[in-house]
Amino acid sequence: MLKELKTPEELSIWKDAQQMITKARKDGVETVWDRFEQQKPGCKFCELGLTCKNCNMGPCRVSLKENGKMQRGICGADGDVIVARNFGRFVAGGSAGHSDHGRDLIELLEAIVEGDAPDYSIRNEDKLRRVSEELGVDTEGKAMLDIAGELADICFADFGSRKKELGFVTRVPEVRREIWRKFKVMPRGIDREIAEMMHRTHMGCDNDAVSTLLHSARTSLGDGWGGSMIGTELSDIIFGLPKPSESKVSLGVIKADHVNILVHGHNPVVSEMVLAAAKDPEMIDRAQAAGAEGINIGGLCCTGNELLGRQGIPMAGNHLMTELAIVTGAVEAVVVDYQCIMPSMVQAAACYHTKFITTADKARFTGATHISFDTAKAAAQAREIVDIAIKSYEERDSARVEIPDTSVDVMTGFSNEALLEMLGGSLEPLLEAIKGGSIRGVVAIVGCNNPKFQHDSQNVGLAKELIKRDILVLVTGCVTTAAGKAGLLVPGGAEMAGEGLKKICNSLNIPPALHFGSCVDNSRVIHLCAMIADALGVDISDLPVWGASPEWYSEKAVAIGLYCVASGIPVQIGTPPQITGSKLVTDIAVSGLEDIFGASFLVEPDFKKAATEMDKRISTKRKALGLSE
Ligand code: XCC
Ligand code: SF4
Repeated sequence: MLKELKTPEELSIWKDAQQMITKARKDGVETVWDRFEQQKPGCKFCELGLTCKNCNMGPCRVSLKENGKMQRGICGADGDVIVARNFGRFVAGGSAGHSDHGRDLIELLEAIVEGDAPDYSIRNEDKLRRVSEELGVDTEGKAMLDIAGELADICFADFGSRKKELGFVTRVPEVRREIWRKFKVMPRGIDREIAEMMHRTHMGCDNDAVSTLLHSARTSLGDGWGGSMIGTELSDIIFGLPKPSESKVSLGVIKADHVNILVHGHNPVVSEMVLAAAKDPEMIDRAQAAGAEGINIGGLCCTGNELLGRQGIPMAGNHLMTELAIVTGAVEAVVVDYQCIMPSMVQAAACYHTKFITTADKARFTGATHISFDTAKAAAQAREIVDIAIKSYEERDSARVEIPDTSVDVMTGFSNEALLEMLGGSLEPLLEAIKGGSIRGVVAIVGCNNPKFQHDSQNVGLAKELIKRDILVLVTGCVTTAAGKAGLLVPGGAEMAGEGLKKICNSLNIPPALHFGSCVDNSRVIHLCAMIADALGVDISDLPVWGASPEWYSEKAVAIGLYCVASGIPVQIGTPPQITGSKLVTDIAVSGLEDIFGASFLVEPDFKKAATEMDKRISTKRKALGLSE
C-alpha cells in the first residue's frame, strides 16, 4: 500500500520550497523527501553504530544479549569498540573533505607563484603578509610572490608528518594547547591524523573506545585549526576578504528572463571564474543574442556562501533546496565542484533543459557533462561553461517555468577582519558589550539540512530563540540561507532580538545574526573565540559561547562539532551521530568530554529546549567570569 504523502507544508517551512515540492510532484521529479520515505524503516544496527564492515571475516552486527552483556564481532570487538571505530572513520571522512579543499587552495597559490595559473591573482596582499608573518615567514623587503611561495610551502608541510604541532595552533590560548599536549590530541599533521585514524580502526589496532575517541578529537583539530583554516585564509588571500555588503536569498533570485547559472559545492576556485566569465561583456552579448536579458549567477550551499560573502552574489538555496532550484525549470546550468551535491541532481536536471556540469576529477557524476577544470586554463574553461548555459537557454521550455516570487534581503560578508574594522579596529567594544550583558553570549549556528526535520524549522527556530535572549548569532554554511530567509541577516532583524542585542545592532547597523561564511569558515568562529579568550586572559571553555548544528547531516559537520568541543566550545546537535549503541561512547560525547575539554555535546532535537539549555550554561559561564548573568 502506498504511504500517505506528507504535505509540502509539513516538509519545509518555506513558501518557495513548498511551491517547488508541489511542482516537483506534478513534473514527476523525485526529491530527497521521497527517497527519505522509501528508505524507511532504517536499519537499527546501523542507526546505533553497531554494524562493523572493517574486515572480511564479517560484516558483523552486535547487540545486547539476554544476560545484559554486549555480543562481540567475529574478531572479538565489542559494541563500544565498534561504535568508536565507526565514529572515528566518520570524523576522518569529514576532516578529509575540508582539508582536501584546503589543499586545493595551496596548490592554486603555488600555481599562481609559479605562473601556472595566469587567470588568478593575489587580491589581498595585506592578508598574505599578515598570515605569512604569523606562520613565521620573514616578509621584510620580500616580493609578494616570494612570500606566497614560502606560505604555500609552510601550509603544505602542515599536511605531512614531520611536525609536532600545526602552524595555526599558535592562535590557540596556551592553556588549551597544554590540555591538547597532555591528552595527546595536539594535531601534528592534517593528513597524518586522518591516515592514523584509518590505521587505528583497522582490525587489530586501537581496541579501546576512549583511545579511539581521543584520536577522533585530534583528527578533527587537524581539520579546524589546519585544513579548514588554511582553506579560509588562503581563499581570503587569493579572492579577497569578505566585506559587509547587501544581497538576496531564496529561489526568487532566479531570473525568468536571464540565463541562470547556479554554482554549487564548496570551493571558490571554479565558481569565482564562472562569475568572472558571466560578467564578460562578450558573454553577455552572446546571452542577449540568444534572447536573454543577461546572465545571472546564483549560489547553492557553500560555494554559494563563498561568492555571497566575497562578491555579494545572491544565494538561491541551501542543501534541501538544491533539487528544487532545478524544478523552477529556469536553470540553464548547475556547475558543481565537490561535497554535498546530491547525486540525484543529474536526474533532476535531466527532467528539464538544465545542464549539470561537474568540474572536479575527484567528484564525477555519471550522466553529467564533465569539464576537467584546470587552473592553468581557468578563464577559457569558465567561458566554455557559460557558453553551454547560453546554448541551453535556447532549449528552455517557458511553459514549464515557475519561479517562486520570493527574494529576501540580506547583509553578508562578515569576517573577523570585517568585524574588527566595524568595531573601530579592536575587539574592545564587543568585549564591553559582552561584559555589560547587552550581548550575553555568542552562538554559531552552522551546518546543514536533514529531511529528519521539517526543513529549516530548527535552524530558524533556534536562531530566533537565541537572539531574543540577547545572544548574538553567527551563521555559516546552509544556516545562512535559513537565517536570511527568516529576515535575520538584515539590521532590521534586530526587531526580533532582545533589548540589549537590539541596541547594539542598531548602533552598529548590523544584523542580529552575522554571516560568517561557508563550512570551512567555521575556522573564523574558533579563531574569534580564541581572540576573545586571549583578550580576557581565559581559556576558550570559560567563554559564554556555543556552537550548534540543529539539522546537521554530513561527516564534515561532525568534524566541525568535535573540533569545536575539543577547542572548548560546547555544541548542540539536533540528532545524535550513529553512536547510541554504546553507552560508554554516548556518555563520553555528552558529558565525559567535559572533563577533558571543558565542553561536550548536547543532543536536543527541540530548539526551544536547546535554547533554554544553552542559555543556562551561558549564564553559568558569565557568572564564573564575574559578569552579570
Ligand atoms: Fe553541506 Fe557546506 Fe552542510 Fe550545507 S552546511 S549541507 S556540509 S553545504 Ni556546511
Ligand atoms: Fe567483524 Fe571484527 Fe571484522 Fe569488524 S573487524 S567485521 S567486528 S570481524
